[in-house]
Amino acid sequence: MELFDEGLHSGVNLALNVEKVIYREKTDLQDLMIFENSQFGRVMSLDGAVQTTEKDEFIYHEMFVHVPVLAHGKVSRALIIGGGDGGAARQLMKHKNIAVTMVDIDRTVVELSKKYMPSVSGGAFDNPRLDLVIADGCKFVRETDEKWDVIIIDSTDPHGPGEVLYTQEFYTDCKSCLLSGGIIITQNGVPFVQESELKTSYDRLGSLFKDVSFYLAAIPSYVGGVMAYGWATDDMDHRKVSVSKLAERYMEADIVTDYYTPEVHLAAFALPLHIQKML
Ligand code: AG3
Repeated sequence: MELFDEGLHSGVNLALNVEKVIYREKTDLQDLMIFENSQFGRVMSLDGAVQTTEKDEFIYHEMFVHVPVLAHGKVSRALIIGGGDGGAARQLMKHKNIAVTMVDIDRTVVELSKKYMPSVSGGAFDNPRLDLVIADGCKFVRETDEKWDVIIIDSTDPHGPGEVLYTQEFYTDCKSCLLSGGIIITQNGVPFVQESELKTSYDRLGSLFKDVSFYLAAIPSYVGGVMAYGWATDDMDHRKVSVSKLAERYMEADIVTDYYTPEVHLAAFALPLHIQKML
């Protein structure tokens, strides 16, 4: 049987059985593959790195979305940069009063996810509250006059095409697209194997925002342990929200989740010492 061999981090390889290749294409922008694996269901990889799997995407996307949305409490506009598989969009759509703009550079990812992994976007692309823009996210945030309450940067890792989404310039442009009290969340990799990325983001975001931190979740298909989401806002109160306030908002939002709970939300911000020492 073919093995998918992810050599994303030096010295470690994630090997996944390829039960069946569903789709494989090298587009102008990236090398994309969708295959079937007995543990993870369908798996989408870009440039040899696992992006999304049917079985564990809920963890990644619920924590990406419900943490900032419920911490903020009054989100009416959200922007996703990347996220072409539609997973973050699906979670945002659960909040009935949120309008979403999603900017992805590669239409192919959107189309293939819809076709071969439909549960990931779960109809989000057909929802009139979603405005899908196929464009370069960097250029988009530099040029738009619009503003959002939450910006979710659902990018690939900082190698190749995704690298620009980790620069000081990009974060500065994102900040100018935030409404007052707004929050930016980033995909910040797995600290154990991507320590320097964590530190770099911390410094870059730290020079722009009053409150910069990370929160954690273990995504089984991302090798190396827990992954970190970057958190950046000028509103110091969002991170101090109480568990009872979160529980109230969660009930009011009337959403169904499989990973997120208000308790998990707050606990995710507790950083183990070795991660604190990386900053
Ligand atoms: N964004 C995160 C990709 C991280 C890949 N890293 C890894 N395999 N360790 C994926 C997009 C999901 N919506």
